[in-house]
Amino acid sequence: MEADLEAAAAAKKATGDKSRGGKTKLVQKTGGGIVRQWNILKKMVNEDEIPLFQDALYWLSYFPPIGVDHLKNFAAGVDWRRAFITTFVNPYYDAFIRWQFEVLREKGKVLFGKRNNVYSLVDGQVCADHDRSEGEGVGPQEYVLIKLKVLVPDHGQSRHAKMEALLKTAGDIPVYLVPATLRPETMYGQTNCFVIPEGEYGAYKVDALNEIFVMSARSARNLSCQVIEGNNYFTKEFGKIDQLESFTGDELLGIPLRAPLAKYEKVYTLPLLTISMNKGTGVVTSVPSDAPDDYVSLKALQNKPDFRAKFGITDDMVLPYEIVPIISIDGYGEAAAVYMCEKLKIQSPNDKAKLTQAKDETYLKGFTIGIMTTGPHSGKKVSEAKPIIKQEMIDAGQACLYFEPESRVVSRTNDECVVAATDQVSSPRHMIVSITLTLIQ
Ligand code: ANZ
Repeated sequence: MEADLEAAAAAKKATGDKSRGGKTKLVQKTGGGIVRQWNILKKMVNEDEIPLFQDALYWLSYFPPIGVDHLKNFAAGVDWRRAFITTFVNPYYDAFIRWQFEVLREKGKVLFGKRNNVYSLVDGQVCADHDRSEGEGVGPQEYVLIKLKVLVPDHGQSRHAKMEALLKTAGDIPVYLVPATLRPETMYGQTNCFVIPEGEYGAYKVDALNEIFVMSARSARNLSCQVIEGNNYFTKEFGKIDQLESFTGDELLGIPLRAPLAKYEKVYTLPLLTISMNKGTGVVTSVPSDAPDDYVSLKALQNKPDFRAKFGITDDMVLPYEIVPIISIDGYGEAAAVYMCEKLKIQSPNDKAKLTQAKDETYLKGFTIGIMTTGPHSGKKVSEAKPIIKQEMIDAGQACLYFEPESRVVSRTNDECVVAATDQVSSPRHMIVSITLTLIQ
């Protein structure tokens, strides 16, 4: 039973399910709805005293005695002579902690590095829960960006003029469409790439790699705040990324690509009308064997000549691409998405509710009991193969990590937050003040 729960939790994590059990901190504190710090304080202190809390240090003199009273009421055995406040407020103790960390650092026991935080570029600082008007409790979500190399368009379509020009100016610098995925282990089954025809995309210079990425502006803004590794940011200047060209999704349709690990040497960009431009890069790589959305959309294009003609997609861009089985799931066969779509009789990409059901079940079963049947990790469990394949692709320069907030976060200054790799938080508003107590045994 416990193992089942653990597996379900792991799968939830693996599939990026961010649904949260229970109420958020703020809702618990306020009884729902109320989101102003003033209202929260009003529940704890006299209203005319609230302005005094503008001074961060006032908190330190106000709340600790109350905490002490509560602990005494609990009959906690505490030696109160040894209670003291940490941080720069107490220089004597602070000096001790500094010394301790210097010693650990000299011995190589601690390292100083960057970590990913939800961040506001407008404010120039990490955007913690109380600085948000939307998105309390939301943290960074990791995706893997897969580099699908743009090849020279081969159908003489006039809508590809901008891409042809970009490839010429780029010369040796490779141009990639970069779908974001949570399933790097499925890349053996890619049959095409998807964009949304009316979406807006850009070509962005990624300085540190000397490569060009085609993605949404929103995702490029996130990427420009992140590091490839260590302290090495993707772009020359933090938070700034050069846009070399802009494209509509339509201008990207029918472009040939080389997809890493795929069976097919060349795949094409096709339309997917359900793509959200507010998630990932707005580019999606298609694995019809294991992603129900991809399966029904590819089938619709393959079965309906009118549908593909409407988007200028020619027969050779879709018809030769058969489903590639890559993961075997007991009871679901070699291509779980196909099995689930047939079982639930999903007819069209607009069957939203059934598609969600199919997706949840396929992802969960794939992660918990799926076995790889293709590639060098054939025979391994999906849960084991996933991190290995991810790392192999990163090491081979075929992929890189990308982060964005799990869902929309807006700062109180009305800025849509990004995920940024930053040093430890240093703003005094975010200082962690704790009181160290010595408990009497
Ligand atoms: C390849 C793949 C293979 C995917 C596979 C799934 C299954 P969730 O789980 O909802 O967080 N995706 C990425 N960006 C998208 C967008 N902007 N709009 C619609 N779909 C998008 O979503 C993660 C998965 O949804 C990603 O993983 C991507 O499809 C798709 F067997 O990539 B996947």
